Amino acid sequence: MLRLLSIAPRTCSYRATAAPAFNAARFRFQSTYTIPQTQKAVVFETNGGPLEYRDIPVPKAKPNEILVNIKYSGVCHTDLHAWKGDWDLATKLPLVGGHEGAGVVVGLGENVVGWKLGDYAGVKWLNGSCMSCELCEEGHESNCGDADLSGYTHDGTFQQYCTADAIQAAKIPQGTDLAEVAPILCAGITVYKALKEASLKQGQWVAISGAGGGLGTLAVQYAKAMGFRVLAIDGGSDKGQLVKSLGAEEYIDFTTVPDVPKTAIEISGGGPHAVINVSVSPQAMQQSTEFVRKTGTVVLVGLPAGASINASVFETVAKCVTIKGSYVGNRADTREAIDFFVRGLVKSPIKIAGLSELPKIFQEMEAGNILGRYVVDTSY
Ligand code: 8ID
Ligand code: ZN
Ligand code: ZN
Repeated sequence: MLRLLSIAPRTCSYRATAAPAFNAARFRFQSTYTIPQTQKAVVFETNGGPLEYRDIPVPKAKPNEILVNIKYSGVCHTDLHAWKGDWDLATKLPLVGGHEGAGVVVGLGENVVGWKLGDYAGVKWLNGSCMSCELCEEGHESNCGDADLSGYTHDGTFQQYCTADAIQAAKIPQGTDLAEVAPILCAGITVYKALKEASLKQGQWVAISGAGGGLGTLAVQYAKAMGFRVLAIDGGSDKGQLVKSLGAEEYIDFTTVPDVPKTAIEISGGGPHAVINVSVSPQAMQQSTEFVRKTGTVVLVGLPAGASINASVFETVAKCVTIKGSYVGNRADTREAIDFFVRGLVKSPIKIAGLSELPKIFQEMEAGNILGRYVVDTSY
């Protein structure tokens, strides 16, 4: 059951590159940290059960892990799926969700190399894989059969201290705003990889379906930075305004435009060369197979529970359309996606709330009311 809370975001408008919300210098040169025995976390015991903001023990880092003092965590729609348990993949229970965490390394397992106390680290969805199967060997670590997932099979970032595999944890340069970088650790990596999967050329049209949400607002910006023309699709004039301010050239409001496929084809002069589907709407995904340009690519990213799409074989063959899935990204995608952010090519459209306000954020997300991304501050 969701508890009703009124969210009092610390910032009401979207932050661009504001000053870090906490004193970054405090963390920089510290060589030891006092780790408390207990910490605040949001925990659920059963899928769909109460989301409890309470004290739990601080986890201990295994030999291959770092302990990260999470300062901020993005709230991804996947966290809502995990809480509801609506996918055909079991979560661990009880579970601390969250997989867009940014914080400071405060503990090192005995086998860890390449990290030191005080480093900034990102905790992302893929928290470990076997590293020796064919998929891992070829850089498809997220498809590994032994993948460990933060906030799903491994307690995640909706807590103040989180363990993370030292190989998969993301390096974040010192001085980076930890609130703003947080959404890059899932949303950013995922859409950047999906755009690469779309095999677009500079100057071609890409439609982002679900453009006003967490993944979508970043997809619009990565697409622009990569040299593509963006046709954004979502619902409502506020989302339209936001995506246009982030670089979308055109916007289709699916709540008012009667024929989305026809309009998409008209605007892009024959259909977008690729469609990145980051909505949670099976209908929108279905439509994208109809309006994608001949020889174009439909990339499925959003994961509506139990959904399938039904593509016409004749149309798919005659138009030479590619329909493919894209699932987060590997370590190289992570490094590159963070680099775009650090260089200022993409900004995080975030609102900050307290970790204790997560139930209300889930409620707003379910209703499709969130513009961009909520990031929770683990200190309240
Ligand atoms: O690796 C992956 N494939 C991956 C990684 C991360 C997230 C997949 N995901 C999945 C999530 O599990 C979720 O199913 O991507 C989906 C979107 O995640 P999100 O961006 O975190 O969700 P959001 O912020 O709620 O945004 C969804 C947007 O879709 C719009 C909503 O208005 C919202 O802005 N939308 C909907 I729902 N129906 C639409 C429609 N018919 C639509 N936009 C256009 N047309
Ligand atoms: Zn995610
Ligand atoms: Zn593997």
